[in-house]
Amino acid sequence: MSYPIVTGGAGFIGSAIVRALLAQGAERVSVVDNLLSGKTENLAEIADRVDLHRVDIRDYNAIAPLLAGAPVVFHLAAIPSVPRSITDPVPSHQSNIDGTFNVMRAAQEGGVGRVIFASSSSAYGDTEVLPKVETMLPNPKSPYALQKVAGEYYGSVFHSCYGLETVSLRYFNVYGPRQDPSSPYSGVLSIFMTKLLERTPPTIFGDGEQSRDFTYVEDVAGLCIKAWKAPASVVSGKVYNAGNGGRFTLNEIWRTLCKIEGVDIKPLYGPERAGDVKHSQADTTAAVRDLGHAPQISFEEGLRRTLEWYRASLR
Ligand code: UD2
Repeated sequence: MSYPIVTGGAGFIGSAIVRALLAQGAERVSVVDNLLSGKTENLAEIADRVDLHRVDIRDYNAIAPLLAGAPVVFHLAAIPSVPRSITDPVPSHQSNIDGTFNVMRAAQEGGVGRVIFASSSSAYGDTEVLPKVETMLPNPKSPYALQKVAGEYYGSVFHSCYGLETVSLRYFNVYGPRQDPSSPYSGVLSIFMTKLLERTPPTIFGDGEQSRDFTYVEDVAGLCIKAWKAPASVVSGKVYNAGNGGRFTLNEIWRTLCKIEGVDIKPLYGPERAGDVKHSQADTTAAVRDLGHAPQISFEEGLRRTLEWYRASLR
């Protein structure tokens, strides 16, 4: 008996997909994770229904037998972060390009039903036009962005050359409970939340007028499962935006968070970060049409839920 597989399933987004699969009726889920950034705590309350395989996607021989025969592989295992890929490009290249190739190859050779690849909105780079639509040419500004574009192209080529069903989803700045705030490469909202609860100012890189389409983690997890179920003739080999369609600047978000908490803390400002994209906003037309994308959580609601989670976890 073979179950859905989530690579990177002990991570922040991966574990949300595991929970969504179980909630939607999967009997068990297999997780492939090297636990470098993933954590077993992220799977704690569902551990009895998860088979955790502590292996690295860079090791083809280790992952191939695990993937063989699976109905679906959600491929999230990666070294994320734009700035980390600039300061330390070798590991991110090896995980994000070589590792992704290994997953696609193992899926194709092992007869996997479909691969859903976690790509990134960073693929677009800076564009004149907003929102960003899938028909725009990719314009990566960092090794990380390029690596995600390469993964998408591998997905399309494994589909056209070998008939593997693949769908790439460009995640737009995912946030929510369980996002680890402890590294300098952590997502900005996890950093903002913890700074706010500690009553210390965050450092904003640049003028704070950069904007992002922040997408709640459960909405992304739901979309991933829809991408698995959508008709192959429509979606296979394709790339879709996985965003909300809105955008907020960092200055606005810090002000909103301070308002929710009833405090007034002025942020610090530092130099703009290398490889940073200025504005990011998804055109969701194709995802709504082909995948039935229907995000449920407004940004304000998502901020409140996430803040409550950090408050409880800091206690
Ligand atoms: C990129 C991708 C995103 C996802 C993510 C994975 C874009 C537009 N988005 O997110 O889709 O793939 O990579 O890591 O490329 N910042 C601060 N202070 C801090 C931390 C961050 O000002 O303490 C700024 C940062 O300079 C950037 C914004 O916040 O302008 C968001 O940064 P991030 O690291 O949360 O995510 P980002 O946009 O690099």
